Amino acid sequence: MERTLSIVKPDGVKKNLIGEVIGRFEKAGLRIVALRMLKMTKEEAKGFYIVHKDKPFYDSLTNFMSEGPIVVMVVEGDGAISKVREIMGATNPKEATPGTIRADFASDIERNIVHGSDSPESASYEIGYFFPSIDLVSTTS
Ligand code: IDP
Ligand code: MG
Repeated sequence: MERTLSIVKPDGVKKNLIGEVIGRFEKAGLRIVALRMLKMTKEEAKGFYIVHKDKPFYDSLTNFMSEGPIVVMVVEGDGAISKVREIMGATNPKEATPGTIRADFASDIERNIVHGSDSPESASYEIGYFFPSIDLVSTTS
């Protein structure tokens, strides 16, 4: 069993896609084991995306991610990290496989609807950024 962090980004919430995103994860056999809706401050968005601090898009990305409410969730399942990224599609919706969330709904490379951790290390950092371990539901009991 693996866990990953996913986010319905501010554009996804505005476009009323919370259920769509969660539904696609569930249809793929993944389980939601923690869920919150919140609005990040600019500082919180900068901390979340600290790995991108030297990228030219860091300032714009963190403005976008703090512009409105988001839904953050922990998704669990066999190979959850790569499964979520497959369901999301490529970062740039123009390059995303048809039928992926980003191909279907994203407007550009920044406003791309959804986030998913890219490795076990980033999943661990990102889950801990939003959820104390006590909030993670056990699916084995
Ligand atoms: P990922 O979300 O597919 O893992 P990353 O490279 O980790 O993509 O980038 C994090 C986020 O930063 C992207 O989802 C997107 O919102 C934004 N982003 C990535 N590359 C660019 C870019 O070249 N211009 C503007 N925004 C970008
Ligand atoms: Mg990434």
